Amino acid sequence: MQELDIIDEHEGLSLVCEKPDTLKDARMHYCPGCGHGVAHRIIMEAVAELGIQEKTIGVAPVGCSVFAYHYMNIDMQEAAHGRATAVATGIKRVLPDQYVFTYQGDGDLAAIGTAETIHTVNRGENIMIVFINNAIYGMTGGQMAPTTLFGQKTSTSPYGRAQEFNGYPLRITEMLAMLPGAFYVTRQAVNTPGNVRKAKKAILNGFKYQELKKGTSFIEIVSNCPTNWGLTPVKSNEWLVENMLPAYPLGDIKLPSKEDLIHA
Ligand SMILES: Cc1ncc(C[n+]2csc(CCOP(=O)(O)OP(=O)(O)O)c2C)c(N)n1
Repeated sequence: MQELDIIDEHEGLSLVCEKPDTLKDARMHYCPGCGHGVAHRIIMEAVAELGIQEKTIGVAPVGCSVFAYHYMNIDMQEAAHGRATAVATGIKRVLPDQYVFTYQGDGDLAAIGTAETIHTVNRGENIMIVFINNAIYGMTGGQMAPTTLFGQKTSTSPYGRAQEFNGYPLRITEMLAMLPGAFYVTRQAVNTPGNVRKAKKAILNGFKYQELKKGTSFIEIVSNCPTNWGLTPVKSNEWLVENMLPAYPLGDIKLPSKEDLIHA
């Protein structure tokens, strides 16, 4: 009998990147090209690298990332729309040695949960808030968000957002940086490999700063929504660079000083 000649497609290849245990095997429901999956991944890579899987509690929002708990292999709690930072406050106060973070879209954090967000940061709660800004309400059909840009067409601003009707795009991250309870505030993006790396570094810092117990870490991640922007994934990343980044420039907005980084 002749032996079957099996071709090993992996022969000669070495593993350079693998899925961390902190991400479940579940298949994500996100649209092709959506930034949520990348953002989930870097948060979970950070948890794996810091070795804090058993000590991390995430709070999921309402919006496209409502099922974040299906993907993140850590303890998680779902919060009612906009209430993630209030829920995280309760968790952190009861379990101060756990690493606690929220994961929220712009509709959730900067519209429905504005009050909770501002007061959580103003109290200097010792948590990390990850804010995914895709300038639209993704899950519900592309309605205008507070972060929608001037001229941007959405299902509730079909002629484009206009200042006289809709006010200004809300730069809530800059606003929150003014509050004394804000310890670390930064704006990142996940549109290129370099930016993904920088965003992950910010997440790593946001987790580590919780050990200092000195205030809130707030990390905005400028992201895309190819489906509701009506663009292909590639075009959506181009649109993000041309339109989102001028309105929401990347970089650190509030950094801890050298003294701030000393344990109390
Ligand atoms: C109190 C309340 N108001 C409105 C809704 C409907 N709703 C569910 S998701 C959503 C938009 C979420 O958008 P965003 O936070 O930007 O997240 P994305 O889906 O873009 O990731 C809205 C308005 C709701 N579930 N509860």
